[in-house]
Amino acid sequence: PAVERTLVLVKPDGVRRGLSGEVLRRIEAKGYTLVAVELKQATTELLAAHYAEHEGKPFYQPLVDFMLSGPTLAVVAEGQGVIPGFRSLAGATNPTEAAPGTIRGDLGRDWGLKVQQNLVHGSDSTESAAREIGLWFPGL
Ligand code: YYY
Ligand code: MG
Repeated sequence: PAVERTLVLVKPDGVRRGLSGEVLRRIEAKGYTLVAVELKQATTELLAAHYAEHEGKPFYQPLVDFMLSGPTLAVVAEGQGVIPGFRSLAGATNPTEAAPGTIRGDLGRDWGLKVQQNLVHGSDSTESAAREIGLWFPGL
């Protein structure tokens, strides 16, 4: 696989629960390199751009409200195949279905809310990674 960069977010639930270090540890333990790490309070404008593909879906507004509920740790990680590789580390979107050994499988649970508070985000393609890195780290 090619050397590439992905955008990882430790979402507000992960930051609140003190799991930022655990997520960074797993990224580094896998052998990926941290390129940028910054704690940020997301804005409505940033989230509208970040989650544009989900606009109009039933979980969209709960998702944006959740993402506004506290700071997010934004991370750019680099390595061979890091885009699919981090998605594997994160596990399935629904923490109940996520396999043990994954971030969401080991550390997440289904809170019975309108939106999955599933601890992390990871870009899903080279196009999304470039777009999302540009949104969260305009200088990079
Ligand atoms: O890429 P990933 O985060 O695994 O899922 P997406 O389908 O891109 O959805 C983004 C975000 O929206 C997801 O992490 C939680 C929330 N969500 C949800 O709460 N319920 C769904 N059925 C789908 C997505
Ligand atoms: Mg996604």
